[in-house]
Amino acid sequence: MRTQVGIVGAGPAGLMLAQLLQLQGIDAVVLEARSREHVEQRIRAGVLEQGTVDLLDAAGVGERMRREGLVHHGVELQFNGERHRIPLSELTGGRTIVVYGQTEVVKDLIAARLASGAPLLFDVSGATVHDLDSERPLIRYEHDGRRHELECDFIAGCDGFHGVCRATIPQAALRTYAREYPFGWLGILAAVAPACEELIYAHHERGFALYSLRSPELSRLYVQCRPDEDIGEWPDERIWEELQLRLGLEGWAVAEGPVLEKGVTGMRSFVAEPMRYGRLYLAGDAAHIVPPTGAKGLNLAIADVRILAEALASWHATGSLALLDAYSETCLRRVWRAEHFSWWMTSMLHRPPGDDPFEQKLQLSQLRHVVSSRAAATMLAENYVGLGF
Ligand code: FAS
Ligand code: PHB
Repeated sequence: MRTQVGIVGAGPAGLMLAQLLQLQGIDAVVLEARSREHVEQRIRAGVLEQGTVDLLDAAGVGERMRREGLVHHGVELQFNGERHRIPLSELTGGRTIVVYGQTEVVKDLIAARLASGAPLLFDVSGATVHDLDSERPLIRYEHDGRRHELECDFIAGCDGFHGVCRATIPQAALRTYAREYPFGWLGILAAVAPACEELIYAHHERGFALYSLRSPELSRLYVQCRPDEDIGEWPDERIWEELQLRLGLEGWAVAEGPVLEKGVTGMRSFVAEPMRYGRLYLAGDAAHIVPPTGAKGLNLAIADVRILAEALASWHATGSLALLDAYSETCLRRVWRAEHFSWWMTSMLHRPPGDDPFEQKLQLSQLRHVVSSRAAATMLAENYVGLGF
């Protein structure tokens, strides 16, 4: 088989790239290791930046997001038993966020891809990438019990942090930057109407907690935990009790209900530079990871493929490789901004290891400054709703 762009991975990055290329008349084949059901059910991000929302609209896949997504104009920061609203839209000239689960974005993109009839293969195994420094890079893989070879003009490595694409790049050609955090998040999805209108990020002496949502009937909540936390030690009752302790206020309580899903996510910051090797371009989690405190992971993945699609469209129209050669540097400016913001939010809100009292004092000082200084609140708001392109 032959195609112009071989895409490894059908997460938000791979699927959005395929959609953008389709609109430009550029052939692509998407190869996904897991089943459609698995990819569509994987519960992950929940907050879409303004830029992501606009791109979904522009790519013709925003209709259900517009109908079912929840437009939010602010978020709450909670500490010392006080709750303070950050008026995101007021501070950023009207930009908003939309609460709409990554699962829903993925379903919409898969539906669009399948409706177009363009190639999207699930349950692909043994994918490997070859001849990356040639003009005809190759993807070899198994599907439906047969071995296949896909000759490409370019390969997009959209296969996430544990994928095969970044791992194929010679070590000497990559510089990586990483930070592991000494905590993780225990997250639950609960069938109960949220008791809050907007997201609440809570700093608490027992540990961080986040009150998020998926719809008027579905709540999404997280508590800081050990990175190796055993979910078996967290019956629903214990989770709700911890959430009440960390988020509850005088006369206000978390709304409890049936827990539909629970799991523990580790936290790391990671960047691989450059985000390309020969004719292989990395996008999304394949190139970078952020702690979810800044709600950036999904949005960074979408931003990468917006830039990659524009660069591939320029090559397709003019033969010029200039934008492709600039891809990594263009993405990394935004990646490092999101890395810093995600690290900053995480450092400010999470119970520090060993309950370091100096660290805790710094955190409370930072939080008080953010909720009392318009300039500081604007910095948070600009980063949270996402920077323009
Ligand atoms: P993805 O990992 O989503 O997709 C990569 C795809 O490639 C997967 O479908 C995988 O099956 C496939 N793949 C891997 N290897 C392959 C191979 N060899 N061959 C073919 N296919 C292969 N972000 C937030 O903003 N907020 C959150 O709350 C949040 N929570 C998260 C919780 C968890 C457990 C994880 C892991 C991530 C979370 N993230 C969150 C980040 C997440 O949303 C990512 O940023 C987002 O999925 C990135 O999208 P992709 O780059 O497409 O990678
Ligand atoms: C979520 O709703 O899953 C969510 C929201 C904001 C975050 C992280 C996760 O910062």
